Amino acid sequence: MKPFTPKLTPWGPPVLLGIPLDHNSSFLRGAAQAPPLIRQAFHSDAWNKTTETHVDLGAPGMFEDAGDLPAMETPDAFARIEDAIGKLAEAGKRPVSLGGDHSVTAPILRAIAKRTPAITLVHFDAHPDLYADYEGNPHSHASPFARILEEQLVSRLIQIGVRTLNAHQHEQAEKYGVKIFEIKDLPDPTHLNLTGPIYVSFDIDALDPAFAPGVSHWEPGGLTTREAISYLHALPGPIIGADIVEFNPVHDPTGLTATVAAKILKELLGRMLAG
Ligand SMILES: [Mn+2]
Repeated sequence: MKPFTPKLTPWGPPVLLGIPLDHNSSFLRGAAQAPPLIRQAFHSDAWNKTTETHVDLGAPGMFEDAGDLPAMETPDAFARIEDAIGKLAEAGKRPVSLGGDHSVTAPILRAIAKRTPAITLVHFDAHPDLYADYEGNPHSHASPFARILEEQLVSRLIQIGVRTLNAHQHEQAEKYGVKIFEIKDLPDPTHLNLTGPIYVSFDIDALDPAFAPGVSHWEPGGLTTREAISYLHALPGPIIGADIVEFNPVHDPTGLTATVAAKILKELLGRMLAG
């Protein structure tokens, strides 16, 4: 009989790191309030801590929590993010960052790419976030993947769930060889043909706002929570790090989106730990 509990990977522990930064948001602030609310939903007594893949995240030593970075409203915020992520990676741990707006992914990957070559970056989002700059801000939450690609921090970028591709971002995608799976052309999760090491960047607005209204940019017609989880479960290992970004509590009066973000976190941790 197949054992209920899957075999754990030999990779270092995932470590949560909250990054309460939203000053690179172009439309609506509020994402800086997200990290403690995702944690609170994650630790809620409303559910148990066993993932759908049968990993008990409540067992001792499964993951760590490094808390939140302080005072992100300063000019050196990106340098401090890079430094904090670098220290975790240096210690053999796998950073799982809780945003914050999407701009944080650039400094995170600067730190991780120094230690891990040939990363495949798997990016879930309604938006390609490939603007050369947005409204004059090269650090905008609409531009992190342009920075990541021009600095050659990853060897491949795959985007899933995009439904806002315009001519400029299409040009950028062609220039950098980005593989975009627009929402209208979603592949079967088991047919992505990816090879590790994988880094996952998950923008909550990849999901349809019917499932996750707590985001700054509502873009109807998105992924179901089920579809997103199926993609996470199908990713090959090792997953060397991840971020969950753009949850905006200002648009989340019922608290449902916090729970959806926590569910994505839960299944992502399960996937990182086994298989
Ligand atoms: Mn987005």
